[in-house]
Amino acid sequence: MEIRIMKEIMEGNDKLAGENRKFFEDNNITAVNIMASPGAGKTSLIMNIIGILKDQKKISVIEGDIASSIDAEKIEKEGITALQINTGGGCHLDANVIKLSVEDLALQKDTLLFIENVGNLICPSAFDLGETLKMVIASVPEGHDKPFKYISMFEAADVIVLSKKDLLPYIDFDKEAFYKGIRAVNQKAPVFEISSKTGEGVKELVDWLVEG
Ligand SMILES: Nc1nc2c(ncn2[C@@H]2O[C@H](COP(=O)(O)OP(=O)(O)O)[C@@H](O)[C@H]2O)c(=O)[nH]1
Ligand SMILES: [Mg+2]
Repeated sequence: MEIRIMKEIMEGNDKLAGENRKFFEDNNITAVNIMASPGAGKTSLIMNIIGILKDQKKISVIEGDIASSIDAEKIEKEGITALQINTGGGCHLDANVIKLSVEDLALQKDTLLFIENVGNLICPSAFDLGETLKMVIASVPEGHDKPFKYISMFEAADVIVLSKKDLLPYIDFDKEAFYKGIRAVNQKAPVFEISSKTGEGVKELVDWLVEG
């Protein structure tokens, strides 16, 4: 019996991630890997960003979900090309799936590519996709303790978003503790506080994405 060990699988993934990274760099594509819990507001934030940027930037979206095409349909209603990936139970996207998706999308130069990863705060952080940036979203209703519990996710982030800011008055969310948890594992990533419901903070994040 042949046993595949995790190290071999990860090496295979890293090789393909390297190819993706080169493709993105060669074509000036900014690929943003968005990771968060289910329901944290990934799709809502992508739609808000599309609303601000669609007249000035080429945007494409890869939607990763265990099942359904609900998110890709929402994005396509905004007039943006979206490719839905169903992992059929898999808890993350990997570099191979991104490579195939990028070929299917026939991405043009200078595109801003959002990759909505499968909703969970564990597996996606272990798989390099070759992305330009890892964005981690934590929403107010999830509670301020998440950075203390899902360390590798917050450690891996290049940018962190606190979403559903409009719910702060209704939920016991200790912002000071949240930032303490982040800074214990990640001193560099900027943190943007946003609401996709009111639009607050989204413009600042968009400016950072475009200029950064
Ligand atoms: N109050 C509030 N609700 C939000 C916000 N962003 C998303 N939601 C709601 O949260 C739910 C999950 O959002 P969605 O974007 O689908 O999350 P995803 O599963 O991470 O893609 C939906 O009912 C959204 O309307 C926000 O900023 N404020
Ligand atoms: Mg979604």
